[in-house]
Parts: sequence; structure tokens; C-alpha cells
Amino acid sequence: MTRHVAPDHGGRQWWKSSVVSQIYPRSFADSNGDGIGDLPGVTSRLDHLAALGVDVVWLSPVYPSPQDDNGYDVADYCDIDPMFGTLADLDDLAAGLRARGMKLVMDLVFNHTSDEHPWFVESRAATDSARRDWYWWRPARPGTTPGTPGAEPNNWGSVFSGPAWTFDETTGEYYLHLFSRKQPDLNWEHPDVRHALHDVMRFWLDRGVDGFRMDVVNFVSKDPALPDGLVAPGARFGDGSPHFLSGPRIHEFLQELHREVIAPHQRPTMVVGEMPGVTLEDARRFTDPDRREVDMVFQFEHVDLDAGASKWDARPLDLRALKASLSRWQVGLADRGWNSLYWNNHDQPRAVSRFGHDGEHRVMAAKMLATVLHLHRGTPYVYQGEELGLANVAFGHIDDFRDIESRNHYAEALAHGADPAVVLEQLRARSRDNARTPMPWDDSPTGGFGSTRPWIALDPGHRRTNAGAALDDPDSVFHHYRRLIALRRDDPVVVHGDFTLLLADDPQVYAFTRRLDGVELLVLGNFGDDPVEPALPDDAAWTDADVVVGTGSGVSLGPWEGRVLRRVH
Ligand code: TEU
Ligand code: CA
Repeated sequence: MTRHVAPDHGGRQWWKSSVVSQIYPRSFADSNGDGIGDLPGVTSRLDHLAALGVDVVWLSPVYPSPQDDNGYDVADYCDIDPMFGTLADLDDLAAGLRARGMKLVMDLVFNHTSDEHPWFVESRAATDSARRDWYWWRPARPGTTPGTPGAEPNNWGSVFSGPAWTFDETTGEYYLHLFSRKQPDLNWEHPDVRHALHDVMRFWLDRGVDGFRMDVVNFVSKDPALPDGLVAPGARFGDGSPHFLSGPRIHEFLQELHREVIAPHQRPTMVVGEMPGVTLEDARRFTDPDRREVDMVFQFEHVDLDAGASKWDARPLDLRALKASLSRWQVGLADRGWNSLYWNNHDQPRAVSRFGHDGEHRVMAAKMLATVLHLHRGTPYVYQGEELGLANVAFGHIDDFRDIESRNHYAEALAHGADPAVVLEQLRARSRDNARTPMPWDDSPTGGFGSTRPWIALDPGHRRTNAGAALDDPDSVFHHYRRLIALRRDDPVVVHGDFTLLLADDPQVYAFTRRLDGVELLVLGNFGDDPVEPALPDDAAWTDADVVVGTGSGVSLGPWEGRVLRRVH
């Protein structure tokens, strides 16, 4: 099947040929010596991103927040938390990006607000408050004593451990929170809620931002009956996800949002929806340009493969399962929709430790993972520090962890008799804090992050691995990312080429081709400590092919090595 170059809809689909860098402001750069990263800190490091060659910066939340979940608990959607700076600082950052030809994408947390948001403060004040139905309030389960365990309106569990409901003394009712008790869910059934959120988006678009990353946006339509979920063997709570994941009105709500906010907006924007548990079938609908919902989604299939019943139940990764999953999404969104490509973000442990090798082969493995990901069809996301090949950090003690999800899991597991050492090991492997250590800019004691002790421990490896050293070393992971990003800019086969998986059953080699108008790329990645000779159907044909990424020639690979070969038919 010959593939034509995808129509660009007059530049409205600019993000198809873009590479996005995700910045977690709390951990990027601290400009005022309080140990916490901030907006002037980000602005001071824009040349690093420009040198990398990324086109877009996605900024994790910087809005006023009690920081219960590091800003994903928003108390005011149209301002900046003083800890991060001011609206003027945000404008400076946007101007600095524009001056370097880059765009700015803000993070919108619309499934829930902070419990300190004025909307919720008013909602919880009285059962007849004007904003009562802006959230999900329910009386205790019939026949129970309100406020006692089991009296919750339904049996859903929170993502951050414990029940998804909290009893509120003031009105004697419960409110729903799929995340922490300080993150009450908004009731999108209420049109005023949706309209208020549309106004928030217009506020930021009018301020010049180029798009949005929408937090757990496939959770916003719930089954209003809020029925109990099935309780898995040994589980304390029911699984509510069948009743709120891609719920009954989700497509209607996203089409309304696009119609009311995105379509009328002059400048072409980018909207990516974070969608835990989204299926490929749903993603085809969400990202179909003719349906006018979102441009791409973050799906989680490939980051849930190496876990059992819960994310804490770490299992070894079967490369065949990873290849099967990613190639299914490649093929599934080949003719309609578009993929987002990521190994890392602020919720996932570092990929080189998880999917690669963070010992003697760390640099080679980090480069190979980047090569394999960036040569897939879709928009790649580079999470801060990934371009340095940062690894997980072996936090020593529970007090070293800051993430509410991790600390809640530890407390809950111990409350149910778990061995602290076992749970600590689970956190070391899978905690989100692995992704949230300060960005190491140099080999100084504070890693150049700031002038004082950072809010979370610095990666002890920063003396060796930091941005300054990477820039000076042409063979560094950083320059490898720079070359991959340049190749995407220079060779249209990378953006538009067909994807074909090879050697699907090979447990160690990831191999696929990309084809466009007579040009063919062969992408190879060795996910093992031993050298390999991939049994390709026509490997002889690649012996003299140009090497466009990596070193060496032909198809034989060293430990954790990646390579891209190019030939023209
Ligand atoms: O994450 C949603 C989400 O699915 C994560 O909770 C994820 O499943 C989990 O953390 C993996 O361990 C978004 C944000 O990215 C996350 O940082 C927030 O904590 C969460 O929503 C609530 O806003
Ligand atoms: Ca600061």
C-alpha cells in the first residue's frame, strides 16, 4: 500500500512534524534559591532546549495550588503560583520560546480542582449552594453510619490508595475524588462547569499559548448512577473505571470543547489528551481529525506491560509484548488519527532503568531507546533529563520520597502488614519520584539546579551525568537526541513513512522499517547484554546501506546498540 504524504490541513497539523519537550517546573531550574524550580528558572535554560532542537515545550502545572499533588490540584486556573512566579514570568517564558521558534503548551487539569479552589469552597459550604452540583456529592450508602468505613456512596478506590470518597462534616455528605481527597472531581454533567472551563482555555489562548495537554481527560464523563465496581480478589475497593473511563458523554464533551474553543481560535493549536486505559478503538475516534475532538492521546498500554495487578507489582518486560503493543498502535492509527510517542514523563520511572540498562551500558541503552522511539510514526515527547540518559535514583528511606501516590501506597501497604523493605523496593522501581529529581545542569554540589538544597534529592550520579558535560561531549546521549530530532526535520520518511514491524517473535531485537516514496529506513535496537545478528529476511541488502543513526554498518549489533540504515529503491 503506497502511502501518500498526510494532508497538512493548512498547517493546522503542525504538531505531526514536531518534537515536544516536557518540563516539570518544580524540578527544572531554581532561580531564587528556595530549592524549588520556577518559571524564571525555565526561561534561563531555554538555550538548552533550543540546542536540543525541540519545537514545543509542554509545561506541567504552574497554577496556584496547595501542591498536594505537585500542582495537579489547581486552586486558580488563570494565574501562576507565587512559588513558580507571576503571569509576567509566564509571558517572558512564552516570548523566549517564540524568539527561538518554539511553541508553548499548558497543562489543563480539568477532571478535578483543588479542594481549596473557590468553586469547591462554595460547593462544600451548603447542600443548596449554587455550586453544589459542580462536584459529585452523595449521601452515605443507605443503612450505614455516615463517616464510617463502608459508608461511602459506592466502593470505588482512589488512584492514590484508599476510598474515592471523603465524608464532609459540614453537610454530612461525601464528595468524589478519583485522586487525592484534596482533588475533588468536577461534575461535567453541569453545563456551567464546562463553560467555565472553556473560559479558562480562552484565557490562555488569548495569552498566546499554542495548545494544551489535558490531564486524565477521558475520566470527565462518569455514569451519573455512580454504580459500585467489581472487587478483584484480595482488593479492598471496587474498580470504578468501567463507569468513568471514556464515559457515556466523553465524545460529546470533547466535540463541544473543540467547537466552542479550539475551532473558533485563529492560530493552529495542538491538543493532546492524557487518557489512562484508553483503547486503540477509542483512540481512533478521539484523534480522527474529522471528529474534531483531540489531536493525539497519551495511551498507557506500553507502560503497563511490566506490571502485575498493580503498578507496584513490577514484572520483567517481555520485549515481544512491547513490540506487539506499539506496532498495534502504529498500524491502528496509520490511516486515521495520530500517535504520541513517549517512554518517560513525570508519572513514570526512568526508561533507561526500566526498559534499558542503567549500569555499564546506560549511554548505549539510552541512545537505543531514543532511536527506537523517535523512528516510530507519531509525535515524540522528550521528558526533562531523558536527553541526558538519567536513570532511576535509589532513594534510601521513605522520607526521601515526596510523591503523594508513593507515600500513600507505602502507608496503606504497611497498614495491611506489608514488609517495609519490600514496599521500599517497589517504590524504588516504580515511584514517580524517580522522574522528579532536580535537573543536573553541572557537576557542582547542587548540580547547578539552584543555590540551595533542592526540595527532593539530586541524582548522586550528577557529577558524571549533567547537561554541561553532555553538551561538551559530542558522543553524549544529548547530541544523539539532537541528531534524531534533526533527522525528523530533514527526512520526511520519519514523519510520514509506513511502519512495518519485523522479527515480531525475537525476544531481544526490536526491528522495523519505515517507507515513503521509494525511501526505506531499517530501524534496529538490541535490548540485551549480548551482541546479536538479527535474522532479517534480506539482511544482505542492508550491508552497504547508509547508516543515518548510530555507528558501525550492516545489521549486527553490540550490547544495547541501536542503528538506523537507509536505502533508496
Ligand atoms: O496522571 C493520571 C494517571 O493516570 C496517573 O495517576 C498514573 O496512572 C499514575 O500516576 C501512574 O502511576 C495525571 C497526571 O499526569 C498525574 O501527575 C496526576 O497525579 C494525576 O493525573 C491527577 O491529576
Ligand atoms: Ca525557586
